[in-house]
Amino acid sequence: MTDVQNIERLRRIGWRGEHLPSGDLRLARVVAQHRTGYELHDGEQAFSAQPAGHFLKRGLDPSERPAVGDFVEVEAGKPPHIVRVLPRRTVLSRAAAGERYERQLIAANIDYVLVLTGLDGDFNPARIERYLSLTEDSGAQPVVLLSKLDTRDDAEELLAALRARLPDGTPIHAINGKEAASAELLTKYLQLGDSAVLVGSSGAGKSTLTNTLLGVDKMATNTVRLHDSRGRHTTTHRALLQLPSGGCLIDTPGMRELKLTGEENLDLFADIEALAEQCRFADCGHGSEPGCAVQAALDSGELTPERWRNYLKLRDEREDQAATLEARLRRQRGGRPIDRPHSPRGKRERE
Ligand SMILES: Nc1nc2c(ncn2[C@@H]2O[C@H](COP(=O)(O)OP(=O)(O)OP(=O)(O)O)[C@@H](O)[C@H]2O)c(=O)[nH]1
Ligand SMILES: [Mg+2]
Ligand SMILES: [Zn+2]
Repeated sequence: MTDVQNIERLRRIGWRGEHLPSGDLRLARVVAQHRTGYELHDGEQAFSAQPAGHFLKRGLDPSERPAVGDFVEVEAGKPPHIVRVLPRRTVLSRAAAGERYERQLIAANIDYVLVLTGLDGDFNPARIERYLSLTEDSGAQPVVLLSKLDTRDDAEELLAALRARLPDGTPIHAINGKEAASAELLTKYLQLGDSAVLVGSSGAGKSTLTNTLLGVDKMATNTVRLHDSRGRHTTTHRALLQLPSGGCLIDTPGMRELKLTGEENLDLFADIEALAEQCRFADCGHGSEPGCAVQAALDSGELTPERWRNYLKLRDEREDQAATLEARLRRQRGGRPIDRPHSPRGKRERE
């Protein structure tokens, strides 16, 4: 096959490059990861593969292992082996649950992060902000999706409140994920070469929407609990699927915990950080200090108490995580000071 033919074939699995890496290894994309190995696709066919030995070394940063969405080089054999992960264009990650600081990859090489929330009991603007904070460092563009539009009459009000709260220019769409005609507007994010990942809590309707966009019921779905709209953690593995519109979509399991990694910028709250810069005292605690711009904005209603609290919560969490990350990196480098690649902006820098 010529390079052009190869690139055309790889486009179907989201290859964006104009060139292929040199060498004669087979190029494929990770579409799923199981306990027993990886499922790959080369644009023409799916096949199973094992990670090469060096990926299994103890102490290896988990983010260096192949993850769903990665383009990998594969050595032929029975079974084939993944020998190299190509540099990632974008990557969405979170801090893994639990005490130990570990970054967990959600998806690699994605163009859009579709943050899905149900317009039922799942609806929670603070959680949407948390998801948006996580996407900030990913390199991918966030799109806020609200599902279950068909279940409520006051959706317009919720949408207006959310629009006012999120930064201008954040795309927000409300849809009925069960209806192809309603989900159709999302195909603009899912054209040939595009990759998107769907994230949101269990029961939000990620797999339902995936099936609708696919045109077939491939992913299992399940009803939510009536009293609190919670899902039942039906999807247990991330899966990358090729859609009829030409793009690739990664369905993910609903996340129980969404910890920041410490590398977020919290650009989402740039307006609040700008406000805080206007306080009379540089070290203003935004309590009862005279000349506090934050208190003034809270008094005038320009800033809602809920959003202020959510900002503080995320900021403190980011600071904690950043400190843990820094300590860990320092330990790894034998105590030498480190240059963190993404130093969080905002309050830290003024200190
Ligand atoms: N009425 C209505 N129901 C929906 C919509 N989207 C999803 N549902 C229902 O919500 C329930 C949960 O949907 P799933 O697609 O399984 O949710 P999920 O986000 O994949 O959940 P996990 O796999 O557990 O993370 C199912 O009963 C769906 O039929 C929608 O737009 N409208
Ligand atoms: Mg699901
Ligand atoms: Zn202040």
